[in-house]
Amino acid sequence: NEILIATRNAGKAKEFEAMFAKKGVTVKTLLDYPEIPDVEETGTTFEENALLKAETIARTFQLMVLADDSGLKVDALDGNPGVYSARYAGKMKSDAANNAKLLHELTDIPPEKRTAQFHCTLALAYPGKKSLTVSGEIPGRILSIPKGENGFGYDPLFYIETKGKTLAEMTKEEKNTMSHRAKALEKLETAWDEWINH
Ligand code: ITT
Ligand code: NA
Repeated sequence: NEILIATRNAGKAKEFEAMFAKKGVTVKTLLDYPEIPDVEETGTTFEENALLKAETIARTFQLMVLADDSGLKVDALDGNPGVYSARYAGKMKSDAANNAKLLHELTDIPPEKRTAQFHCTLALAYPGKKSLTVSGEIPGRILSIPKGENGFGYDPLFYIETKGKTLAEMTKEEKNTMSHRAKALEKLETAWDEWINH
C-alpha cells in the first residue's frame, strides 16, 4: 500500500504524508529519491503539468504516482501567477522572493480588490492505465503584510475571510481540512475505487 508523490516541495510532501497517514497508505516523495530527475513543467494549465509530472515518472519507474500542480490565481493580476506560481520570482523557486514579488505587483491595489483563488490539480497515473485528474480551489484575499508562521509558500499572504486568518495562522490539521489540496484529495478519494478497478 504505497504511493509515490511526484513532488520535491517539502511543504506539499508534509501535507500529503498527514493526509494519507489517516488511510494507512505509506507515502514516498521525490525527496526520498534524489536520483529521479525533475520533470520539466512545459504545460500551460495545472492539469497538463500535473499529468506531465505523474505520467513521466509512472512510466519511467513503473509505479503508481500522484502529482500535484498548484498555484495562486490573483484576480487583479488576470489570474497570475497561476501555473507560474513556483517560478514567479525566478527559477530558484524561493518562497520569500515569490511573496515579495506578489506584494510588489499588488502595491496599489486596495484590500477589496485583492481577491484570489488557491488552486490544486492532482493527477494519478499508473503504467497502462488512463490517468485520473481532480481539482480543488479555495477563495481568499492577498494581505499587504504576511501573517503567521505555519504552512509554506504563499500561506502567510492568503487570508481566508470565513476563518478570519491566513493559511499560515492555521495548524496543519486545520489547513488540511479546508485547503485547495484537501478539496482535491476528497474528490480523488471519491473516484479512487472506480479508477483502481478499471
Ligand atoms: P513540485 O512540482 O515538485 O511538486 P513546486 O513547488 O514546483 O513543486 P508547483 O509547480 O505546483 O510545485 O508550484 C506551486 C506553487 O504554489 C509553489 O510556489 C508553492 O509554494 C505554491 N503553493 C502551492 N500550494 C500551496 C499551499 O498550500 N500554500 C502555499 N503555497 C502553495
Ligand atoms: Na507548476
